Amino acid sequence: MSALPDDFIREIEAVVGAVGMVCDAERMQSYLSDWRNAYRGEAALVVRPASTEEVAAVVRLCNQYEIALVPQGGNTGLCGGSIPDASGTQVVLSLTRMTGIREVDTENETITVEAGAILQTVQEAAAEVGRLFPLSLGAEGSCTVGGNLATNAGGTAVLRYGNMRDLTLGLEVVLPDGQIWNGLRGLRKDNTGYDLKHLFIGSEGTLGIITAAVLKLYPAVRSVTTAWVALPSAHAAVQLIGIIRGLCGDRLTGFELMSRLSVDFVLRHVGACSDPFTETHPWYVLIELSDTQPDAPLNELLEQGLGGALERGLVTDAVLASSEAQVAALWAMREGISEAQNHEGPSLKHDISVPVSCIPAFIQTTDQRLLDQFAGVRIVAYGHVGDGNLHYNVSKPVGSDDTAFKAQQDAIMHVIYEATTRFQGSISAEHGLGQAKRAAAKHYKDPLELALMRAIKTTLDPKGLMNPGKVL
Ligand code: FAD
Ligand code: S2G
Ligand code: ZN
Repeated sequence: MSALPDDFIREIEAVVGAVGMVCDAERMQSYLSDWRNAYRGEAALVVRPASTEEVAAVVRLCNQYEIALVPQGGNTGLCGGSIPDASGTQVVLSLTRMTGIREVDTENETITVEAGAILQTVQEAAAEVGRLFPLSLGAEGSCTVGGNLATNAGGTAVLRYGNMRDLTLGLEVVLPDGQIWNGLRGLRKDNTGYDLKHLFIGSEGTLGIITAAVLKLYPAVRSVTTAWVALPSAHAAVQLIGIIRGLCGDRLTGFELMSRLSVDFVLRHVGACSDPFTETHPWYVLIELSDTQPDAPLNELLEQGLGGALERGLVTDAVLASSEAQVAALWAMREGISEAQNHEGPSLKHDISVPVSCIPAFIQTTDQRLLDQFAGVRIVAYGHVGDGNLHYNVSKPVGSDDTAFKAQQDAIMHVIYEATTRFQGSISAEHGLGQAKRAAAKHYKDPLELALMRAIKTTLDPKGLMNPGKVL
C-alpha cells in the first residue's frame, strides 16, 4: 500500500469501507497468484467493491490518480490474466463480493447475474426453475461469470450450446473512465448498430469491468446417457463424432477426447478414478447424449452408433454408464486431467484449435516434431473435439530437471504454434491470451487485426490503466 497516495486510500475506503479493502500482505496472498501458481505478482491494494456503483467509484479514482487496475474473478484463468505485475503499484479489483442473481425470467428464458457469481451457483439457480445454463468446465466450482465472460470461456458443452459469447444477451460494464454502460437487455434481436457487448466478451479485463450480464436459459435436460469409448486413433475419434452427430443431432452434448497418457496421469494422481477397461488403448472419448424428453431412447441411439463404428474398426471397446455414480466417475476422469498434470512437473499448456478434420494430422505431425527435437517430452493431448479444440500440453521427460525443461518452453511453443498456423488454426481456443500468450499473439496474429485491437483499446482506455500487460 506504501506506493499509493494517502488521499487515494482514504477516498477508496470512503467508497468500499474497510470490509472492501485487503491491505495486509498475508490476506493479499490469494489474490496475487493463480490457481496453479504459474503466475505471481504484487499489488499495492486489493479492493472488493460490493456493487456496480462502488466499482464505478473505484475506477474513477484509479483513473483520476492514474493507478492501473487488474480485474479479478475466481483466479482460475490459465493465462495469468488476473494477476498483477511485479511492480507493486497496481490495484487488484476483485468482483467476488458481487455474487447476486438479480433476476430469473422463465418466460423470456434469461437469468441476470452479477459478475462475481460462481458458475456452479448460476447452473443451480437455473436448475431450480427447471432450466439449464449450459456453460460447463472443470473450474465451475470457483470460476465466476465475470471471468467466464472476460475470457469467453468454452468448456465441454460448446458443441451443442456454444461458448460464453453465444450464451450472453446483455452486459453491464464499468468503462475505464468510470461510466456505467447499462446494456442489460435480454432481447434476442437488437440490430441498432455495433453489437457492443461483443467488444467486452473475451477482452480479459483490458477494456472495462463487467459487473453483470443477462444470460440465456435453456430447457432442462431430462435424460442423459454417457459412454466411455476406446479408439485406435485420433482419426477414428473424428470419424466417430461425424457418425454420432449424424445419428443424434443436437442430442450430442459432450465429446471429449483423451490420450492414454492423459488417462494414465489421472489414474496416477487423482484418487477414486479407475479405468473402465482392463486393456489399455491409445485414445478414448467420453460421449454424452442428452434430451429434454424423459426416457428418450438415448442408450439405444448410442449403442446403434457405436455398434456401427465397432464393425468399421473405429471403436475397440465401449461402456455405457449404468448409474449416476459411474457417470460422475467418468467425468471425474476427464476433468481430473488438468489437476493431474500439475503432479508431473511443469505443464506447458497450449490451448489450440484447428479445423476438426485436421486434428489427427496436427497430432501426428506435431508429436513427431516435438519428439525429434525434445527427446522424452510427454505430450498430454486431450480436449473438445467438436470445437477442434485440443489441450496440447507438454510435460517434462521423466526424471529431468524442471528448470532445464522450462528453458525450452519457447522453442516447444513455436513448434506447436507453427503447426497450428499451418493448419489455419488459433493459438488460443478458449483460455484467452492473458500475459502468457501476449508475445505469441504479436508473432502469430495478423498485423491488421492487432492494429484494430489496439485502436479499440486506445479509444476505450486511453491511459492504458485497464489490466496493462495483458492481451496486447
Ligand atoms: P479470473 O481467472 O479471475 O480472470 C480471468 C481473466 O478475466 C483475467 O484477465 C481477468 O482480469 C478478467 N476478469 C475477471 N473478472 C472480470 C470482470 N468482471 N470484468 C472484466 N474482466 C474480468 N476455460 C475454458 O474456457 N474451458 C475449460 O474447459 C476450462 N477448464 C478449466 C479447468 C480447470 C481445472 C481450470 C483451473 C481452469 C479451466 N479453464 C477453462 C480456465 C478458467 O476456468 C476460465 O478461463 C474461466 O473463465 C476464468 O474465470 P475466473 O472467474 O477464474 O477468472
Ligand atoms: C480443460 C483445462 C486446460 C488445461 O480441462 O478443458 O480447458 O490445459 C481445460 O489444464
Ligand atoms: Zn478446455
